[in-house]
Parts: sequence; C-alpha cells; structure tokens
Amino acid sequence: MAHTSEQVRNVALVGHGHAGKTALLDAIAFHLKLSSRLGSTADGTSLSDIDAEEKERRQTLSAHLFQLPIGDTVCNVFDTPGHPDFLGEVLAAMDAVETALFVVNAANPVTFHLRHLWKRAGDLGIGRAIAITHLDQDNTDFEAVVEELRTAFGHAVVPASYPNATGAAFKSVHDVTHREGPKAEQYHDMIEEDEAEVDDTLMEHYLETGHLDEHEFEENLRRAVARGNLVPVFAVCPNRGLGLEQLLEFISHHFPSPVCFGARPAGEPGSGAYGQLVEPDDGPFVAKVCRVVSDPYVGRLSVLRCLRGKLSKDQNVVDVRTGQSHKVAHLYAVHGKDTKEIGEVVAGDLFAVGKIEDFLLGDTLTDGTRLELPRVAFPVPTYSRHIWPKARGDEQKIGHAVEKIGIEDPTFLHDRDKETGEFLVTGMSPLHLDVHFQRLNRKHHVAVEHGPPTIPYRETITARADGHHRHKKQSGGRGQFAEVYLRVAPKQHGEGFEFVDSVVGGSIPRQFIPEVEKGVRKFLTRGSLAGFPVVDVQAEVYDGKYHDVDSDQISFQLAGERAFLDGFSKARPILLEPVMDVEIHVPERFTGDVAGNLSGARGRLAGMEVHEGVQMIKAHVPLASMLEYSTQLRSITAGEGTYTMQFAHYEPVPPHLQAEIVKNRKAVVDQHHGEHR
Ligand SMILES: Nc1nc2c(ncn2[C@@H]2O[C@H](COP(=O)(O)OP(=O)(O)OP(=O)(O)O)[C@@H](O)[C@H]2O)c(=O)[nH]1
Ligand SMILES: [Mg+2]
Repeated sequence: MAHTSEQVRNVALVGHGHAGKTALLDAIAFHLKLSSRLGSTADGTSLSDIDAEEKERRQTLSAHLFQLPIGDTVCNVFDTPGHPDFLGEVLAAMDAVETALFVVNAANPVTFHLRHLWKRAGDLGIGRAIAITHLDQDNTDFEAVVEELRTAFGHAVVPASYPNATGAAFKSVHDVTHREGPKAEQYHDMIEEDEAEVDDTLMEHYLETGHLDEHEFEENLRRAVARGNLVPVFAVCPNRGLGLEQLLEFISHHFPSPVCFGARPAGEPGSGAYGQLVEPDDGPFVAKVCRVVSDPYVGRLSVLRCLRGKLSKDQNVVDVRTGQSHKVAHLYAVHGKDTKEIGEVVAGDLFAVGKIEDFLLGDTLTDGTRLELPRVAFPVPTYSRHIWPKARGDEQKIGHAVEKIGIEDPTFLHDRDKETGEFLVTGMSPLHLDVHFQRLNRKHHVAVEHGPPTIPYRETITARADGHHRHKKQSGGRGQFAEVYLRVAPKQHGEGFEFVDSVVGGSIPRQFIPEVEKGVRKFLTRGSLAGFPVVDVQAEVYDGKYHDVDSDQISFQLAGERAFLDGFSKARPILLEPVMDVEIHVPERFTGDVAGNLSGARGRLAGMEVHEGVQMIKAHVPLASMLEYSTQLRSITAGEGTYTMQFAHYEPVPPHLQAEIVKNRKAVVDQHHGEHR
C-alpha cells in the first residue's frame, strides 16, 4: 500500500530505563491488531526486545524500528534503550524523526537522563511529546506529574489526554481535543494559549478574542507541536491498553509529518535536524543512513531516512562519503525483526536496504548531488579493555567481528595499541562492553577474554652515570671482542634520545660507532627497570677498545647495549606514567564528592566552572586511576556525571607505587617469557 510523504509520521520513543517504552510499543501493536497477543518484556515475548541480550536483561539495548499503520497514516516508530550507556542508539534515532515521544514513569518523572534527552531533542529542532506511564500504581498523581514537568520544561507542556483517576481506579482516559471529562476546558484553554504563540497573526487574534476557534485550533496544533510551542502530554497504561486510542489519534492527526519540516535554519524549533538543507519534495533524491545492522547470515541491513525525492528498487544511489554508486536491489519496510520487501519509498519515510556493505552510519546518499548532511555528535566512550580470544587462532575472527559491531555502534571503538600490542576496545561502561562481548559470542561465534589495558609506562633516568662493558668470547674459531665506555645523562621531558660520539684517537674505529648506537637503541625499546621503553636520555660514547681480528659489528652492538644497561642502572632510573587531561561534568551538588575522589586518585584540579547548574571540573589524573572511572563517577553521581579524557603528558610515578608496578610487571613479563619465548 503506497503512501504519501504527508501520511508519514516518524516518532522515537525515548526516556528513562524501565519507564515503559517497549511496553507502550507492544500495547500499540496489540491495539492495532498487528500482534495476536500482548507482548511483554517480563516474559521475553515483546516485539521489540528481540535480541537474546535484551530478553535476558529485560531491557532494550538497541533502537528497533517498527512501521505501524495508524488511521490514514504510516507511523515509523523507534523503540530506544533507556539506559544512559546506550545513548548513542537514542541519538541516532532522534536524528531520524520529527517527534520524540518521551515516555515518563509517573513515580519518577524528571530524571537527569530525561533532561539530557530533552535538550538533545531541542538541539535537533524536533517536536516533543510526553506519555506518562505507571498511573495505575498507588500514590501517583497525574496533575502533580504535569506540574513537575511544566516546572522542568516550561508551559508548553499541557495534557492532551488525562486519566479518570490514578491507582487501582484508573479505568479510562479523557481526550482534551474532544473536550471530554471535567478537566477538558481547562486543558483546552492551556493548549490554545500555547498554540497562539505559533505566529503573530494567531497571537493577535487570540489576544482579541481570548480563544482560538475550532478551525484555528485544529489547523495549528501540528505546527505548535513541530515547533515546540506545544508539548502534548498523554496518560497511558500499556498493560491495560488505556489511553492508546487517544495517543494514536493525536499522532495521526497532529504530529508533524516530514513535510512540515525544512525551510527553516537547522536547529531552530521545527526545523528538524537538517533545516534548510533539504525539503521533502519531489526534488533529487537525498537520504541519510541512520542505523546499520550487520548479521552474519543476512549481511548488512541499513536503515535509511529518505529526506527528499523518491527511491525505487534497482535505482542507483551515490554514497557521498566514498563517491561510490550502488544499485539498491532490495528495499524493505521494517517491523522489528521482520522486513517486508517494497518497491518504492517516498520522501520522509524510514526504510531499509539490504546487502550493501559500504554504507556507514551517518552517510549521506544522493542521486549524485554533492550534499553532505550533518552527522550526529555521539558521546565519546572512555572505558577500555584489553581483549583476546579464548581460543588460540581466533585473533583474526575477533578483529572482524569487533569491526562489524563498531560499524553498528559509534560508541564502541577498537584499536591495536601500538606500544603494548594489545587489542583494545573502548565503550561507555562495563555494562556496555559486556553486552557487546555477549554479542560477539552469540552473533559472531567468538568468545573473548578481557582485562584492563596495560598502562604504557616509560622509563628514564634522574642522574648521570658511567657505563662500561667489555665483550669478549673465545670459544674455538674466531673470537669476539669489543669494549665500550659511555656516559648516560638525563634529558628534559619530551626531548627523546640523543647519541653523542666523543671518541677520539680511534679507540673505537669509525665504522663501529653506529653499531654501538644500534646496541643502545635496542636497549631503549625495553628498559631494564620493568621492560618499558626508555625516553629522554643521552648516551655519550667516549672510549673503547677493539681487536683487529675479533672485533665485528655484533660485538660492538652487544657492548653498546650492555654498557648502556650498566650506566642506566646506576643513573637512578624511574618510571614515568601517562597523565590524562580529564574534563568532568556533574550536577553542582556533587562537586565536593567528585573533587575529593579525584584527589584520592592522585588527580590535580586544573579548573572549575559552573554553567546552568552543571559543574565542569578539569583535572590532570594518572591514567592508572582512570581505568575504572566510568563506574566510579556513576556511583558518586547516581549516573548523572559524564567525562572525557585525552592524553596530556608523562610524569614520574611516585616511588612507593613504582616498586609495586615493577614487581607486578616482572611477574607478567616472566610469565610471558615462559610462554612465548
Ligand atoms: N503497572 C504498570 N507497569 C508498567 C507500565 N508501563 C510499563 N510497565 C512495566 O514496566 C516494566 C518496564 O517496562 P519496559 O517497557 O520494558 O520499559 P522500557 O522503557 O522499555 O525500558 P528500557 O528498555 O530499559 O529502556 C515492564 O514490566 C512493564 O510491563 C504502566 O503504566 N503500569
Ligand atoms: Mg525497552
């Protein structure tokens, strides 16, 4: 059944974990008779919590798309995860819709995460609406919840439907646009007042007459929602099927269609994420890749949002990032884990294409026009683990599988640490990585082990010293002989290594000097303190001896290396550790706790600033103290803190810790030597 752009509604269900987003989606699907029984997240029968990880944890872990026929419209709904560690999924979904429907638990309506999502929706310029759940529970008060929401988000928040009562007596829902029930007039007036702000003419008329006539009211509701002048609130109870009809009717009649968007500067209310860049009309084709799912059997499925023009099966599209043209052989409508092949899509619609491996999340696809849509600013992950396969020989398999997951999830990064050689993955938190490890196992059939990443310490010296080595070997045949005298001296931080040749009178022949340097450099790759690279030292060779027959390149390399070891050991070697520039954002009330924790973690505060109740703390903190910081910050701030970090510089490790690190490292190094060498 073909539909027009005007008939499309794109909605993302967002909000706190366990608020009832998935339950609402299941209830809607059941109400629309798309499922024969009411799915439940509790017993694993939900339409949306599809993956084994989701069923097991009873929470949504990635954004799932559903196409629902509602009245005369076709509504593409994303069910998204509520857990903040999966924020990336939510942002990608919000970027693809005209309206974010915030699902809010009446018992705990305004959370930090909700405020954050609210702001992100505002930044995108999309419409917002609210569905309140759990009103069937005791001690809930609909009006109090609405007041709390209005205090937090302003007077645009007004009920468009409301419950007859709360708790056990909650049996029906009244519709405000149809003026049902005792509160209808009051709420209707409030909606009119908000609606009047849509434009000056309407406001003038409203001020003259004190109300909007029925026609004006109907005509402008959608504009008011699109531009954020009105945030309609709905009372729902997914488990009992209450309030769904009112919500769905409002969605089909008054939620913005993709056609309402465009022609406004990006980011302005009602502009959508792309503003003037695109207008969903009959112009040349433009789409954005808003989600990528890779399946080892089915291959890559890319969910696209068509922003302009049309797309038909077998049409060619150009990925602007690569300049490559691709023929779209399969177009699908998506309904959770089910897909249905379709022939054509219209501007504004959300759909999937199959088997094109080159599309990446955020790519712009066009008919060849050079137009690149802005990308979503995803959170930067900070929690790293070193991973390796359970089964030897699976290294390559892991690399491929991790890459596939990284393509789906922009907050899951991977890299081989050049220095330690470890394969590192970085995510939002231990939970986030655990979910992906589970996926690696289930979807890609590779089991991984993981541990904390090895901290890339460095070694250097703090004093000058002399080093000497005489290499001599005479066991049958030709012997080996070389003798080297050198001085080692510390250099400034960051100056690196310097080799100085002050040999005079040919005590070491010219051609062997580079061999001495080679030997020293060999030592530098693995210091003698704990096997870490040596930095910021000078080696000055000033004397030596050679033998006409027995001296050769290898002998001088060996003598150079050992002479340097001798000097290095006497020059009071120390360990240096990486120190990070950390920037933390927390609600002001946690400032003391966060700062206290940092100083306990050998951190040094470098700057503080408050902005709209959010405290920004800058600090220098050793990497060693940051490995579990995502968990620590979460427990200090009840999940309200975020941070980013990047490498700043190296600093000496305090002596009492150095001994400990050296001891632990020796154990590891010895074990490795035993295994591998
Ligand atoms: N009594 C009652 N239970 C509800 C209501 N809404 C949701 N629930 C229940 O709350 C639990 C959590 O609901 P979900 O739909 O899984 O929550 P969610 O928002 O999808 O959570 P995440 O996927 O973790 O983000 C489920 O057991 C639901 O049945 C409601 O209005 N009343
Ligand atoms: Mg869910």
